[in-house]
Amino acid sequence: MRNLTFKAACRNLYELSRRGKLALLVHARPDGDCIGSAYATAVLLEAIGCRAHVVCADPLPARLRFIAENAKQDGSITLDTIPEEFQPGKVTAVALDIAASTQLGCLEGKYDIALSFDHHARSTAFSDRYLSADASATGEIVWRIAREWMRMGYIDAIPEGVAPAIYAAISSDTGCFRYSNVTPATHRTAAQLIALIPSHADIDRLLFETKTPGRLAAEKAALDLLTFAASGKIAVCSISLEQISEHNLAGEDLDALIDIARSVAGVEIAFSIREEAKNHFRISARSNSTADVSALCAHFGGGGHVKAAGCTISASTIESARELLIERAEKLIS
Ligand SMILES: [Mn+2]
Repeated sequence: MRNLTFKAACRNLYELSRRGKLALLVHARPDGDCIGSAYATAVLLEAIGCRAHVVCADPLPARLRFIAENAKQDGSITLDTIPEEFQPGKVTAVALDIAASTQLGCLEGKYDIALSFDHHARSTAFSDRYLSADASATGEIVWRIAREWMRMGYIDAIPEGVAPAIYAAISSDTGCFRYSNVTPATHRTAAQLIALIPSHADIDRLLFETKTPGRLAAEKAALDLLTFAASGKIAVCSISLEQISEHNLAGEDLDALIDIARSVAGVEIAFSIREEAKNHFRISARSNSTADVSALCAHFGGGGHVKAAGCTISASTIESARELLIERAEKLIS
């Protein structure tokens, strides 16, 4: 395993493309950053004659489908829907936006991963070569690669379809340029991208101002499920399997739980707890303060960013999972 310099990573991706095809692996429960980064990379690779297919443990969420469509890709990403030639064992893979191999979900260990690009502070190496760069989003890294490929003469121009996908990736991971991971470099990158895309406002509207009926139902449920601890500095939104089916909620709509929990004034640390299977609970954690929720989640075998992280907890009841989290979180609040 080798941490590459940026230029070496650009060269390495180009060399891998000479194999004629590559699978682009993204993390389970895909978000706008991994999807935008992967489709931008797919368009870049196709521009130099390399076939590429995005592969994920979970299907493309409906709200992110426009990213695939903008990149003129069909949006099929799970193993049962991708072409035979991109199945495990038949193709080399490049991983994007993955901090730990467990984030691959059911794809973990299936592909030969030659290279990975990531921007997570607590990245762990799991591929032969990797580039872990300081960036707001993996999309920002892919954009740097595209520009470096131009300088190196691998491409003459930025292929159509790259800029909208990268804009969606960065806007998604920065909460529409509102989060603390935004730097002057993020805005300079955005300026370059906005000059190249027909309507960044449409992308932001689809990412941030469009709600499905299912999302609205999840927000309604979240308001009822919200509880507090530590004098309102910790907010927890927990939902059981029974409640998920009672309210007829789908996976991606359930992000409403953490978003509602973190939005309450005075909350320093927010959690959502979803029962995934008996005794198994999936946790999302957010920090509105200096508290490091990636360290908190690492304690339970998970990871992520300082302000946004996740893990899975085994506990006898949803209430005991909640207690475990609160006990750790109380040590981090001011
Ligand atoms: Mn990301």
